Amino acid sequence: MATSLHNLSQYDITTIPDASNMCFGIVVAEWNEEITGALLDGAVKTLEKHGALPENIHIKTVPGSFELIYGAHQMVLHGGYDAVIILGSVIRGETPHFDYICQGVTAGIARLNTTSEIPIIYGLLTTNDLQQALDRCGGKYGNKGDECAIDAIKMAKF
Ligand code: RBF
Repeated sequence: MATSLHNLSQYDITTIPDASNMCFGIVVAEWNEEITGALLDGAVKTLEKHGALPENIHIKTVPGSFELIYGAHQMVLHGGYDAVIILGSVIRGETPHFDYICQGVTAGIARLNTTSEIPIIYGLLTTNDLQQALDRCGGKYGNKGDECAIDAIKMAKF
């Protein structure tokens, strides 16, 4: 897990495989769009920085994080991708919905990773408040979208 001492957004560029022949699907949730839009920007910029062609990065939106499971599954079935990235942001509220959504998405994506031919990269921010999310989508803890892009390239090469 990234911390201020281990912030994967600062990585050794020489260790990342070339992504110019790779194709990526990204599913992004519309809930907390300020956060998920920044995650998406980071992911796309980082994929392109490592050689991925814009036409080989396909982005689909879903209403909320819970729908990321369905979106990723459809991309796995129909996309022909080397890896799929999911991006979402769940922020704790007053009711237990936070736990149900986070557990549901985590279990769903974990299951997909064991049943799919390709890796699905988990970019779900699960934070206690908005500031913690902002800190992780381009703030003091980097951008988890960047890190998901690096993970996708590495796992596509796995
Ligand atoms: N989706 C998110 O991506 N982030 C959230 O913080 C979030 N909070 C929700 C809170 C409640 C009470 C409900 C009912 C839904 C929330 N959703 C959130 C939407 C959820 O992921 C999903 O889109 C809907 O439940 C429809 O399946």
